[in-house]
Amino acid sequence: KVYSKESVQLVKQSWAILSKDAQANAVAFFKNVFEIAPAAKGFFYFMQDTSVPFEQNPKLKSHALQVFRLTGDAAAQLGDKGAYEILESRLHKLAAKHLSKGVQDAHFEVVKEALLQTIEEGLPELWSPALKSAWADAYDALATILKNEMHAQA
Ligand code: HEM
Ligand code: ISQ
Repeated sequence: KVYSKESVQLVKQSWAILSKDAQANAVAFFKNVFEIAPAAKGFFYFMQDTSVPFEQNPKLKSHALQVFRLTGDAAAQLGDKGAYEILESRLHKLAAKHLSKGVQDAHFEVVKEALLQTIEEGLPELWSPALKSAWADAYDALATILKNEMHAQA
C-alpha cells in the first residue's frame, strides 16, 4: 500500500507532539482499551493486582509506554524505504508473545478504537477526519503484519 505524503505527514506531525507526553498518553491508551472491553484486563498479569491504582501501576506504565512507542514509531516510519522489513523482524518475537497469550484477530479492533480515541483526546485541536484515517491506516498496517506473523507461527 502506498501512503499519501499528506497522511504520512499528518501522522509524523501528530506523533511528534504525542510522544512528548508519551507516558501519560500511553496510560490513557490502556485506560481506553479497558473502557471499551473491560474483559481485556484478564489478558494482562499486572492487572490482576488491584491494590495499586491504575495510573500508579509501574508495570502497566512500562508496558503501555512500550506499546505506545512501538505503535507511534512504526506509524511515523511507514512511508520510509525498508520500514516494512525492519518491522517484520521486530514483530516476529512479539507475534509469539501474543499467540502465547491467546490474542485473536478480533481483539485488534478494540486496540484500534482505543488508539484513535487516545489520539483524539490527546490532540483535540489537531483532530480531523484526515488525521483519523491516517492513523487508522498506519495502525492497520502494523496490525496486519503482526496478525500475519501470528498466523504464520500458529
Ligand atoms: C504485549 C504491542 C495488540 C495483548 C505486547 C508488547 C508489545 C505489544 C510491544 C510487549 C510489551 C510487554 O509486554 O512488555 C502490541 C501492538 C499491537 C498489540 C503494537 C497492535 C498492533 C494486542 C492485542 C492484544 C494484546 C490486540 C489483545 C488483548 C497483549 C498481551 C501482552 C502484550 C496480553 C503481554 C503482556 C504480558 O507480558 O503479560 N504487545 N500489541 N496486544 N500484548 Fe500487545
Ligand atoms: C497491546 N498490547 C499490549 C498492551 C497494550 C496496551 C494498550 C493498548 C494495546 C496494547
